[in-house]
This record gives sequence, structure tokens and C-alpha cells, in this order.
Amino acid sequence: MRILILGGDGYLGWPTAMHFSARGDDVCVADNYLRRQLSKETDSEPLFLVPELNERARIFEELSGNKIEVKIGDCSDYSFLLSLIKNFNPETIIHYAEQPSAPYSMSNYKSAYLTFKNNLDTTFNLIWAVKELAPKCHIVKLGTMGEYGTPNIDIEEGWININHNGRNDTFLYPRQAGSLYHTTKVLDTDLLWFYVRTSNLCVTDLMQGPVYGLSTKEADLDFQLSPFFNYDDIFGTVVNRFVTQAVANIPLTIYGKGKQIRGYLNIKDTLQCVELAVDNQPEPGELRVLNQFTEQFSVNEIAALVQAAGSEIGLEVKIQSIINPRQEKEDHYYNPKHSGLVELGLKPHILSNKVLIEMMEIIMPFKDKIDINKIMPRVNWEK
Ligand code: USQ
Repeated sequence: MRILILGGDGYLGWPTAMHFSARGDDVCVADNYLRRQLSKETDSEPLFLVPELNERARIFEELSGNKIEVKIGDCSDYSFLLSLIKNFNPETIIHYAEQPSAPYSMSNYKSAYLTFKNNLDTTFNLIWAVKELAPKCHIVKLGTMGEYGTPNIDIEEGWININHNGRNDTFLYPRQAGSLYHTTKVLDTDLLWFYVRTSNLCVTDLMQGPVYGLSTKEADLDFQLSPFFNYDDIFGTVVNRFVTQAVANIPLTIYGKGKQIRGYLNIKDTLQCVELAVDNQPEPGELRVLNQFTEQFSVNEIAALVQAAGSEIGLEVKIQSIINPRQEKEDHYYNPKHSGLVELGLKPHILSNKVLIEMMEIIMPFKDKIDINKIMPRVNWEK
């Protein structure tokens, strides 16, 4: 298959590119290095530097014999995206090209506007470029479980049937996100649904939970092929942060009561899920929504798992509760369905002691590089 990956330099984009290339697909990645730039600007550099895309593609080809085409450019620039699609002629486009950090989107006007503009422009341009040049192309869009928020009723897989005054209809499940970043994903979904209805586009929208890990089959070929690994308060996700804090002997930073529940998944399962989505294309005029996570935990439960794993390898992991910088429910009902990907064949990797210890062992050699100034929250939702 000819697969174009937008945002191919990111935490998930690069491992996805190698994964499809390794299984024999023709892969092209595009990126404008926005994530690298924002990491620098906010003093949130990843734990170790990874080479830029052309160099990563060269190393990957040398080790695996598989080629990945690289295009550097900005997908919010319509002419760049048009020429990319015209020249590569993709059958599937995987869209990761968004500013992915909730805290970044809540920092100040400039970061909020960048998130809003970048994320919406990119999705809008993608829709139009596909409409104009490749209307049969399958768009696989990375959304987020955070679109649903934490409602006091069960979360369905994308759609809900409503019976109102004796009549029934099916609608997108109500969404109320907790950050501007998550809200841009809600707006993306609305845009995609509008153009699916009016232009017969073929779209899968993946509602993904926070991802953890840094090991994938292809990334393990050479350390330089590793994904970006952020442990800071802005771009780091909670499991990756806690594992890094455990290694650095910094007490785990539980925000508030720690009873916030989310659906989590291993980066290996992101690759499986995206592959299942790509291989099971919806009909033209169909928006398929899949909830993409494997297990749900509260923050307290994650901290306890990291503490237990650490103690197995002689780390004395402490836990602290700090004032929650976010506006989020800290004690809530949470029951999201997530059977769609399992029915398509997903075989989950569980967050076990072994997985956490393997992560700690990869991070250990970088212990001295862990910057304590990047740990405590620097962005407050209320400001
Ligand atoms: N949390 C802590 N301590 C920390 C960091 C986070 O208690 O040191 C808590 C947060 O308050 C939150 C939970 O852990 O309740 C998850 O936070 P996170 O930073 O791991 O994830 P989040 O900001 O929600 O965003 C991440 C990705 C985003 C993706 C999202 C999926 O950055 O791109 O869309 O996970 S979800 O959360 O399901 O919306």
C-alpha cells in the first residue's frame, strides 16, 4: 500500500513509518519539525536527541533494507500538501501532524493560537487535498479519548443512539474536552464528519488514550531509531514521566487526588491499532470511530505500579501529591467502550512489571541527563 504519514517525525509518527515500511508498504513521511522547535522553545527537550528524518531514514534503510521517503514541509501550507499528495499518490494517509500537548495549548495566547491554527488548518487542508486529488484515499486520523472528557455516563465508541420524545437517531457521542488541544481534536472530528457526509470521504478517527513506552520492533534495531522520549511536564505523558522520575529518584508527581482515570496503551499497541485501522478501510461516506486504548488506570494506580516495578530493581520510589495544575475531575465515573479494535484483532500488551522495568533499564544510562527543572508543572490551566 502507498501510505503517507503526516507528522512523521513525532513520538508516534516515526515508529509508525518504520512499522509500515518493514511490512513492505511504500511509505512517505512529511514533517516540519514543529514538535522539535516547540520542545526547544519551552525548554522541554526529550531525554536524548534523535537524528532528523533524512538521517533516521538512512540508518533504517541501512539496517533493514527498507526505504522511507522523507519530505520536509508544513501541512498547514496547502500548496505543500497538494504537491505531496499529487506526487506520492497515497492510498492511505495517516494524520499525526498536530501540536499534541494539552499543557502547551494552555500556556498563553501565542501557544493557544498556534495549537488552534496549526491543528485545524492541517486537518482542513488534508480534507480539501484529498477531495481534490485523491477522493478514494482513506484518512486515518489520530484523535484522542480526551475528546469525550469524563462524563457521568458510559462512553460509547464514537456514536450514541438517542431516544427523544419518542423518536430515535444516532449522533456523534457528546464531547466536552478538558484543554484547548483536546478541543481542537473535537473540532477536527466535526470537520471530518461534515466532509464525510457531504463529499463521501472515507475516514477512520482513532480516539487514543495516553501512550507509554519507547520500544518497538524496528526502534530496537538501533538506538538512533528510538522515538522522541519526553519526560517533561509539557510534552511528556504520565507513565513516561513517572518511569523517568523513578530512575532519577524524584518523587512521582501525582496531580491532586490522583483518582483521574484514563485509558492507556503501549506504543507497540498504537502500531497494531493503526495497522488494523489501515487494513480495514471503511466504506466511502463512512466515518468510523474506534476507541484506542487497552487498559484503564487511575494516576494513583500507575504510581503504585511504577513504585512496585522500581522496588524489584532496587529503586526506592517515593510518591507525592502536588496541587493539580489542570482543571479536571479528580474523582469521577469512567467506563469507555473499546471493543472495536479488539474485534479487528488487537492483542494488547499489558502494563506489567516487566514492561516498566524494561523502560527503566533503557532510561538508566541517561540518569544524569534527567533535568529536574523539567519535572514540576510549569503551566497552570487557570492562568
Ligand atoms: N498526570 C499526573 N501527573 C503528571 C502528569 C499527568 O497526575 O505528572 C495526570 C493528568 O492530570 C491526567 C493524566 O495524568 O489526569 C494523563 O495526563 P497525560 O499528561 O499523560 O495525558 P494528556 O495531557 O491527557 O495527553 C496525552 C497526550 C495527548 C493525547 C492524550 C490522550 O499528550 O496527545 O491526546 O494523552 S487522553 O488523555 O486520553 O486524552
